Amino acid sequence: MNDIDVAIVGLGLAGSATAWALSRRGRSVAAFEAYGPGHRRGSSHGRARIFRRAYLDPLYVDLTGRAGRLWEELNASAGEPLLTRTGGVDHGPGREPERMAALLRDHGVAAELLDPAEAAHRWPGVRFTGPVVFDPEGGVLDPEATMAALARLAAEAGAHLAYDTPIRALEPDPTGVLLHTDEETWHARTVVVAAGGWTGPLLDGLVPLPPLSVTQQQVFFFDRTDPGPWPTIVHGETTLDVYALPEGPYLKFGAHVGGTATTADDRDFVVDPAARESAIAYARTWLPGVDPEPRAELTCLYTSTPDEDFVLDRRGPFVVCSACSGHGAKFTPLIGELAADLVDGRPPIARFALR
Ligand code: PYC
Repeated sequence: MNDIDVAIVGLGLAGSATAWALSRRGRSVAAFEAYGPGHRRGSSHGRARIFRRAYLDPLYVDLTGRAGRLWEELNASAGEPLLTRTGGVDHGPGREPERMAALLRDHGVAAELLDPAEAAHRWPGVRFTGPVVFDPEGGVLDPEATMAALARLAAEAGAHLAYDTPIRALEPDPTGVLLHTDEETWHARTVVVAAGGWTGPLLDGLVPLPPLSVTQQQVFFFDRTDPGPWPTIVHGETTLDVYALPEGPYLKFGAHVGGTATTADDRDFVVDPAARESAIAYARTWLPGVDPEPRAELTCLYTSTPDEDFVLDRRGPFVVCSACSGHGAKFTPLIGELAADLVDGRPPIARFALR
């Protein structure tokens, strides 16, 4: 039987970052992913996610600062720009632009508060009707390139990475956990479960988790007709309703709210026609710089807690590193470090603790 310090279940963004963080701390690491690299069944696929400092919650503004510094280090280690700064805009009353601008400035972000005419002049592809916050640190990260780079760095630091290798069962024993694959059994002193929508089923009966809702979300890709510049966009008439970001020649667009309840294994991958109609209507009203007929569309998975805080904590030999509630990608390198800290016996961030 193979014996290691730490096993990681799931090689999406969180698991890949954890593999690199732990292996460069000198741990013996084996990581298991049920599907192939960059697969589209979870929450980490595709070429673009938003990085932003722009939260209305001081905890996340602080954490995005830490994550941003780690992205710069990761860009350097990977030798490629995994996070590209485009700047980001937040608008709509739900984003509370005046309060957000003040909060960002308090945290050292050179945020600007613009009136709608100034904003429309700078970003003619977007319609604004009220004040706009510009976050100059905002940008776009590339999940597939990031996972590939993290896997390469982790392997170079000695990690064993196994794709297409589902873990069929986790079985605690007196010195850690047995991990059963179809072919063999591994023993690890600690197991990090970074399995997104599969976290609940994997830890069922082993670790009590908060209620986790797994939803299928839809994303659409519009052709950009305005040459730009294009920032990342978060628009909230009520809270964080919709988001958009440049991805290659397209503007990727999605609704943060209103996914369809599902499970990680039973989803249909079919885009909801009503969501497509809403996306088209949104683009017609708010995105004058795109062709409102989507060029492409796909589904993805959110695993969310009721308050959208993450779950990053330890119970016995299990570290739970999951439930990023649709806004975790930007924290990738920080999540790896925080999970590695939990393996090393450090306490969790209080808001992310299991109760
Ligand atoms: O984290 O910025 C984000 C985001 C927007 C919509 C989904 N996630």
